[in-house]
Amino acid sequence: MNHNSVFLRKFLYDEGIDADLRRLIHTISVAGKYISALLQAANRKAAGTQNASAEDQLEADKQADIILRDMIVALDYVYDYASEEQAKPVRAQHKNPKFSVAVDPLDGSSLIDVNLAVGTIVGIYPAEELVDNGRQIVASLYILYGPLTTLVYTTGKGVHEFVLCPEGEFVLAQSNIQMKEAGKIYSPGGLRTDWTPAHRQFIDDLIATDYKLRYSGGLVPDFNQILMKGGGLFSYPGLKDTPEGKLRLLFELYPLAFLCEQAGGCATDGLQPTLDIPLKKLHQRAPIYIGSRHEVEKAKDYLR
Ligand code: FDP
Ligand code: ZN
Repeated sequence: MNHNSVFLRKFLYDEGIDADLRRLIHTISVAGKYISALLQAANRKAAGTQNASAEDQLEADKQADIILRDMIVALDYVYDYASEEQAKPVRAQHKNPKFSVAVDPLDGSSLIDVNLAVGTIVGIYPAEELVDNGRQIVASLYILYGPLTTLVYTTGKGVHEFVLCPEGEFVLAQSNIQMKEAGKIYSPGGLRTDWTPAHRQFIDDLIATDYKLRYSGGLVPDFNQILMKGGGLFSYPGLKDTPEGKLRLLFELYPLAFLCEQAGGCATDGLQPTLDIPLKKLHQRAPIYIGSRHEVEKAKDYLR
């Protein structure tokens, strides 16, 4: 931090957005600091329970969820707090609700025991139980817990990155991040033996055109790498036995798709833009191809 550092709070204020939205994003950033501290406490214990998608939970998954829930629900204009860790949303019971918030509290938590990077993903929506689709999203952000803790957000006015400095403030690292037309890396989720022939041909095409494999198994760091390197493609396709893929629309895909579009990239399930996919249920999954335009268009050609 130095005398030129721009604090997240100040940057949000200068963006001229709704004061309640500003406070909400700032509150989530504070929750992110607590989660970052939680992870530094070497918190690797299994909870012995499963989340709404029947995935094993760690103590850290549950604690991150509680931190976010308690801090978000305490804002008196929040309607629903929905979490990937819980089957149903928590309704806040405030008089004049303005926003609903959907979070993946600790994405990639299966990587905690091997000390790889993990993240928190947040989508901010109008005060409704279930939006019709991702176009209703108001703002989205992720927090990446790596060697540095970073926060990347958009309110529909560009994509901005902040770094948590030792003094405890998120300070501006880059504003208006833009991806190029094409990149050089690819992150292919799912087991190759479970891929469909069309998806396999698409990935083989990327390999044949000298794309470099970059896959950590954590959606947030894998997507962040593509964004920060200026392009490339992350995919988690529909698999032979699970055509809807693995990743969840409301908690993971709408927020990242909104960020990606704001950075000049795009996201699709192969047939339609991710943000246009209708949401029928809270924990709905969808295939995802997300990154710079060239690769996403190529994916669409193979999947059509
Ligand atoms: P995880 O199960 O560790 O939470 O959200 C699910 C996720 O991780 C993403 O972070 C990641 O992109 C994906 O699953 C990885 O899945 P595979 O292990 O099937 O590659
Ligand atoms: Zn996740």
